[in-house]
Order: sequence, then structure tokens, then C-alpha cells
Amino acid sequence: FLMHQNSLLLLFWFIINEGFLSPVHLPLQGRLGKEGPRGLVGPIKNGGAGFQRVKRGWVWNQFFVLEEYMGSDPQYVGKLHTDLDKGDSGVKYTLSGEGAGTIFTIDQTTGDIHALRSLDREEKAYYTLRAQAVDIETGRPLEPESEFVIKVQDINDNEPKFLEGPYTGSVPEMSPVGTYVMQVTATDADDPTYGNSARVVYSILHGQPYFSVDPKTGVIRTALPNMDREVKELYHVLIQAKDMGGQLGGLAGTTTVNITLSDVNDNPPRFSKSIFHLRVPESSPVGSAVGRIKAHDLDIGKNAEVEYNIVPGDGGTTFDIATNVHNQEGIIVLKKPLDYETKKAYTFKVEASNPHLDPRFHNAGPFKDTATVKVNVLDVDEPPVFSKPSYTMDVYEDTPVGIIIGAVTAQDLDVGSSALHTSGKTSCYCCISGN
Ligand SMILES: *[C@@H]1O[C@H](CO)[C@@H](O)[C@H](O)[C@H]1NC(C)=O
Ligand SMILES: [Ca+2]
Ligand SMILES: [Ca+2]
Ligand SMILES: [Ca+2]
Ligand SMILES: [Ca+2]
Repeated sequence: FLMHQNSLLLLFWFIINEGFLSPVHLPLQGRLGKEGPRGLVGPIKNGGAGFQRVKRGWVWNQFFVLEEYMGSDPQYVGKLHTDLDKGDSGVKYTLSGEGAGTIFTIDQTTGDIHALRSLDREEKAYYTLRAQAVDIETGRPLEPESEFVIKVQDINDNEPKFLEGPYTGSVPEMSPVGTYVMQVTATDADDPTYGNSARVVYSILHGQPYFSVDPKTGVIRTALPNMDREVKELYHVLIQAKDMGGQLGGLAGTTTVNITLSDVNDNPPRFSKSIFHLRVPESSPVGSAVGRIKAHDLDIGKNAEVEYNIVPGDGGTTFDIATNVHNQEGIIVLKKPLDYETKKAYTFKVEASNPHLDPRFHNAGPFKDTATVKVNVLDVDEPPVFSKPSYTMDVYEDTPVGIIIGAVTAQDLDVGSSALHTSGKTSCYCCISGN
């Protein structure tokens, strides 16, 4: 309804401006008529009278026709007129150029121009035509042929459109209020040089209180402090662009903007428990992995990389710890041989920290976690061990069977159940037993 009222007002304005308020002899001169050089064609051609003669009636530059006109009758555009026309039908007006005869018709006698169909300014904003007035009897031109423009006058029939939408954007979590996220732009096909039909104002329909949009520029910024990726990572923001300067009655378009909070290192690694128990056989070789512990980090990527260290002291010298880069577990590695008979348990502290730190999050205390590792060494039923890996014995040839030629010694290292002897140490004598 408002749009129609607008159109009517415009129409009236033109009738008043182009018709009633113009000098009677210049009913067709457009608003821009004084500026264009064409306006001088008549007077100059007509000689020395110059600008005094400007009121002579064969001067115009621009007509206006309202776009998207829905009336049942052809829309009146304007009137050609020459002073040589005495109203006795002695003059014939003709039209040529863009749309002449198809879109625009002229009444040969009266010079009235009409538009036969509705026009779309967004498709074509100007039509350039030529007018001629000839003597109806002789066909002789009464005036020089004159070029003029019919301008299609804008109405607000296009809503702003986000041609590049939908959008995705990203901003670091924990950003201060007012941090730039991205810019969205809506385009309005209507005439930006006339009225407010293409004057776009942005607003946010969904996404408050987290984000805001600048009404003029479409720049989206954060509007809430301490937005935490580990709590909520993805936001769906709905932005509206409305023409008529955002006023009631304006046309609107919307776009969605998916905004992801990117990660910052605001979480230290945390052990799931304060004590880890490991049971390690005393026979484990040096360099082997004897246990795994895990500190979990809520962040992602680089910010979730965990570095493990054994806190110096106590039982720490027997073990080492390294990170499994695939799952960020701490792998406890045996650094020295274990011996159940010598030491049955070890206790040491392990620290988990991030190698990539963000100094903004250090004021809330140490950015790491510690846990205790208790290792129980398991006794292994070890076989007896010979005193030497090999023995050499010298024997004379012809030595008779059964003669002792030497002895080997083996020892059982286990405490308690000895397979050989209660002393734990046994010697055996060797002799030649056969051929
Ligand atoms: C925004 O997120 C929604 C839901 O996750 C998804 O369906 C849509 O495709 C996303 N839009 C863009 C532009 O990524
Ligand atoms: Ca249009
Ligand atoms: Ca328009
Ligand atoms: Ca518009
Ligand atoms: Ca984080």
C-alpha cells in the first residue's frame, strides 16, 4: 500500500514539475533540461537571439516514465510541441529510436507520447529517441531533429539481496567484545541515486547477544566477552538487510552466517586421576614401555598437545616418560634394570603441560597438572644362571669314561622357591659319558 502511495506521489510530482509549473511553451522540459547541451540545439540553430529564445518550444532533454506501471491505459509520458504548431493540425510529429512505435507511441497531431507497456528500470533505465516536427503538407522539417531521453523512474520493487550468502566465518574464542568477524554485503537493484529505494540498513535477527552487525557497513563483530569454544562452537546468525533506510515499509532480504569459534589454548591438560598404579615385571628390558598414563586436554590441535615430564626426585631416575604423538598419552619407559630382590616399588610424580601456551590464560594459576605414579615391581621366576656363558675343558685322549674332567656352576637368583638347592648355588661335575 505504501509503495502505491509513493508511486502516486511521484506521478503527481512529475505532472506538476514537468507540466503545470513549466512555461507553457516548454511543457516537456525535464528536470535536467537546463544542464544538457541538447537543450541549446534549438536556440543556437535559430540564431542570434540566443538564450532569450530558449523559451521557444523545441527544447527538451528528458522525459520520465514510471516503471512497473500497472494502469489499464497507456502511461502518459509527455508532449512534443513546437511554436510553429498553431493548433490547426498543420504539424506532424514523429518519433524514432529505441522503442519508438513499439514501447512509445506518439499522437502525430497532438504530439502526446505514451508508453504502451510497463517498463522495468532495472532492465533498462534510459531510452534514447529522436523527435521530428514536419509540415504535414510538404513533409518539410519544421525543426531540427532532436535527440532526447526517456528516463524510467525508479520505484522500490527490489529487496536487498545477499548475493554472496550464505556465509561462513570464524573468530577466536575468548575474543574481546567488538572483535571483527566478517563483513556481509547486500545489493539492491533499485536506483541508488534517487530516494531511499536502495538505501540498505543491516540488522541482526538471530545471533544476539553473541554478535552484532553494523547497520551501515554490514560488519559483524563479537558482542559478548568470554565466548568459550569448549562450551559452544558454532553459531547460526541471521542478518537482515532492509531498504528505505530500514524504515517500515521497506523491502528486506536475509542471509545466514555460520560463525565458528576457533580454538585458543585456554585449557591446561588434566589427569583423570591423581594416582596411577603400574605393575612391572622385574625382567622388563631397559628401553621398553612399561605403562601408559593420560592427561586430557579440552582444546584441539596444537593447543591439545601434551608434554609429560617426571618431576625430579625420588623414584624418578629409573623411569622416563614420552608422548605418543597420535593419542597424546604418556608412555612410561624403563631407563634402568629392575630387580625385585633389591627394590619392590617406586613412586614418582609426573607433570603434564602444553608446549604451546597463550600467556592470556596464565593468571589463573599454573597451566599444568601433576599426578603420582606408583610402580610395583613383579617377581619373575627366573631360570638358574650359569656362572659363565661357556666353559672350556682340556681332556687327554684315552681318558676313561667316568673320569671327572671339570665342573660348571649355576645359580638361582629367585628368593624362596629354588629349583636346585636351598643354598641357591649348585656345582655339577662333568665326565666323559660315552664313546
Ligand atoms: C550452516 O550450518 C548449517 C547447520 O549446521 C548447515 O546446514 C549449513 O549448510 C551451513 N551453512 C554454510 C554456509 O556453511
Ligand atoms: Ca523493476
Ligand atoms: Ca526499481
Ligand atoms: Ca530496494
Ligand atoms: Ca580452547
